[in-house]
Amino acid sequence: MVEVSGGAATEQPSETTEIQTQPQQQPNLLDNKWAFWFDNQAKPKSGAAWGSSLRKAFTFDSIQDFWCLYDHVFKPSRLPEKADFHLFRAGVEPKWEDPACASGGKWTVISSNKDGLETMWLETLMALIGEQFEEAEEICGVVVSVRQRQDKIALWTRNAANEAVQMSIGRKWKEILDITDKISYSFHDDSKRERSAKSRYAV
Ligand code: MGP
Repeated sequence: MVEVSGGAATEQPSETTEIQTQPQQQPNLLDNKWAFWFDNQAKPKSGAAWGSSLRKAFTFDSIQDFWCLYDHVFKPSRLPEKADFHLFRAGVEPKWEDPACASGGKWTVISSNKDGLETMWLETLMALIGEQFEEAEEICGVVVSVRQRQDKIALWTRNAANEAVQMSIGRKWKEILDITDKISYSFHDDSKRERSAKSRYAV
């Protein structure tokens, strides 16, 4: 497990001068590579398939790069309405069609205020890159969505049918986010068939 939060405050590059004065600083490598993605569906081209505006933005494998990307770009407060940021394991695309996601599903947390969304997003990012979940390999990635009705964060996992694993991940995520409201888990297969598919698990 990589300690992300402990040294975070001091490692956050707030000024470019910090980077210039420490040219030989070794990167603190993460256990795994991750990629940030971006999707803006605000002005969909007519007839365009879902995913046509989805773009992989950056792949990184160090804590320094994570903070740089997070600080300068990947904060929900920078997202326009109808847009998403994703953090997924490198090599996994944030799509139902990706082999890692095809049999999976997602836990969803709804946020009614922007500050809460910002905090929950950062806590989740740090938990993922720091491999804080016991079943880390089960996790494909996380998506934050800014919507007019309600903002949300969804944690995508691999094996939806494995209830015990999903429940354990759901409980751990709530602990990380320090929330008590119920959260629910839906299968991608159900979402493919029906837009407002019923959730299967709740914790
Ligand atoms: P959504 O974005 O998961 O639901 O899917 P949401 O967030 O409730 O809707 P939004 O309008 O607020 O964004 C919305 C629709 O996008 C689905 O019903 C699908 O038509 C399409 N869609 C979403 N995802 C994640 C996928 C995907 O991975 N693959 C494909 N083919 N379509 C998707």
